[in-house]
Amino acid sequence: MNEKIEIKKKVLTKNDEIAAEIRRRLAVKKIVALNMVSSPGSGKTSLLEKTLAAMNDRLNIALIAGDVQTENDAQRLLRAGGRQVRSIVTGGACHLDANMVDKVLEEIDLTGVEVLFIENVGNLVCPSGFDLGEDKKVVLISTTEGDDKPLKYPSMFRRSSALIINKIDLLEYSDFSVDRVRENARSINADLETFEMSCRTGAGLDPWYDWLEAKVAEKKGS
Ligand SMILES: Nc1nc2c(ncn2[C@@H]2O[C@H](COP(=O)(O)OP(=O)(O)O)[C@@H](O)[C@H]2O)c(=O)[nH]1
Ligand SMILES: [Mg+2]
Repeated sequence: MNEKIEIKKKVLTKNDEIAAEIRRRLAVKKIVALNMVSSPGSGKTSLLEKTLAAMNDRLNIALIAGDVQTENDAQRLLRAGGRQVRSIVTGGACHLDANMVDKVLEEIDLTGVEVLFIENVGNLVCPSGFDLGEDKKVVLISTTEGDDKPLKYPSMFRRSSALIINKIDLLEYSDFSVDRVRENARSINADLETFEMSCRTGAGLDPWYDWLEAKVAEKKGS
């Protein structure tokens, strides 16, 4: 009996094709690309400011700041010492797409760059479906958002590699439980690496810096 096995090829969307090309280009240059995602206000820009302050001498970092309407975040990153900072103003779109990143990458000199941060538009829904050619998505959640959010926005947590729990300095003012959010997130994605920190006080940031350096070393060895 002949069995016909039908193999359905995934038809790449235009976005996925461009993202794959970005990924290839960044891989050749051994650049770690991180797509930073969260709700508005979780602390993405704050984390990047801290990271620049601590790591700018040790790592060659380029940054893309996506926003719906302003270039405020790019300005903050420049003030924090970012050497190569570009902004993408989506003009209403709730997420970055690979085409936007591709265009702005043309303006960045990637020679010697070790880490490319892409701060996505603040939104836990739309950015999850758009590959930007990154190595990893890093999702932030802050202690004012509620520890049930991984269960409500599973796609984002499923597609992320690391979870940053930010604003732990505010824990005493809320009923947010770090254990519960970690448990909820890991029920969606058991492989998530987690960090707890305060970008205000600086508590808990060292393990993040170590992780970043480890990812750069891994990439160079690849
Ligand atoms: N208390 C406290 N506030 C923080 C912390 N991290 C960021 N913020 C504040 O939260 C607000 C939003 O931060 P921002 O970095 O702009 O978030 P983004 O929208 O995700 O980029 C700002 O007023 C920050 O100063 C933190 O760890 N603790
Ligand atoms: Mg921001």
